[in-house]
Amino acid sequence: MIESNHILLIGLQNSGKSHYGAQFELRLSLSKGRLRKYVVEKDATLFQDVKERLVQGLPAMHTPTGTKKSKYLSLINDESETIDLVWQDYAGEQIGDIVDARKIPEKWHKDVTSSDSWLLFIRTDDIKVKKDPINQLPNRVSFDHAEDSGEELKFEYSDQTVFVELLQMMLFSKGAKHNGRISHPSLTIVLTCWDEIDFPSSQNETEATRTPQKVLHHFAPMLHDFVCNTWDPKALTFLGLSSLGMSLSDDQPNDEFVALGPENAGWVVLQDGSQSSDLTIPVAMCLHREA
Ligand SMILES: Nc1nc2c(ncn2[C@@H]2O[C@H](COP(=O)(O)OP(=O)(O)OP(=O)(O)O)[C@@H](O)[C@H]2O)c(=O)[nH]1
Ligand SMILES: [Mg+2]
Repeated sequence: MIESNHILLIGLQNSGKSHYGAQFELRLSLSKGRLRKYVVEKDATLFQDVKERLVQGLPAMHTPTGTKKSKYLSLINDESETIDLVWQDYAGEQIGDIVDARKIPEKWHKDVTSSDSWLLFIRTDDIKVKKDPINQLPNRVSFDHAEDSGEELKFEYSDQTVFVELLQMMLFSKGAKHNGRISHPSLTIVLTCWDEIDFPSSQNETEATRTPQKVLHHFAPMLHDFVCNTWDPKALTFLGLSSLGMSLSDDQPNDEFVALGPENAGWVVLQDGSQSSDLTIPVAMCLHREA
């Protein structure tokens, strides 16, 4: 029995948590991946709405504000080890609220302190403002002018800062030590919706050499450096994920997706840039640190 089993999936609104949750469960049911169901749970309501939409070739809706539900999955891995996994779904704005309020509310505190692994979902589309506040000095210079003129001052925080601040708050809550690199909890950064990423063009880069770590470094260099300087390399993993393998329209069922079947759609990009259709890998890797 693996003892380390509380994986906390962290993701802002629209980062792909619910679609991954549904696809992860479908893959578990197929029993072809690294993780399989050991006991089929009675409560199948979590992600049911997402699965129902996917079989029609449609995406699911945003998880309603305030939702935070969890369930237990009894799993078994390739080494015949059984794992009781806490698995949950929630509305992502709760994570944004934590950063805005600079406070981890009671209902999240236990998840943060009792988790052994953090699975951080990042959609590169959400990293639009790359510059940190210092590099926005021209904005600051116009501050006096804005005050005089009555214009509203616009000051955008770098989107990377949100993730750095969030991780720092979580480490503080967890009581993680400052001396030495962090090995517990482990951190897996998952770049979601990989199929829609507008990759940087480079002559030497091929799909096979485009690793998730390089892609994170391109889109969020400050966040990349922060996690590399904070975590023990053995406890830090970078993955890519396309839970659906394609974009689905909200109102036009996708026949190609229906014919393929959601249980066959999607892939994971491993640390070396290779792909696997086994969507249980991100969770399996959190349980076992080797790829
Ligand atoms: N292209 C593409 N789109 C995806 C993929 N996975 C999810 N999406 C889309 O991304 C959007 C957000 O996905 P969700 O799984 O609902 O995101 P979430 O993190 O649960 O969002 P909240 O419920 O708002 O917290 C949906 O419109 C999905 O259709 C993928 O692999 N590829
Ligand atoms: Mg959701």
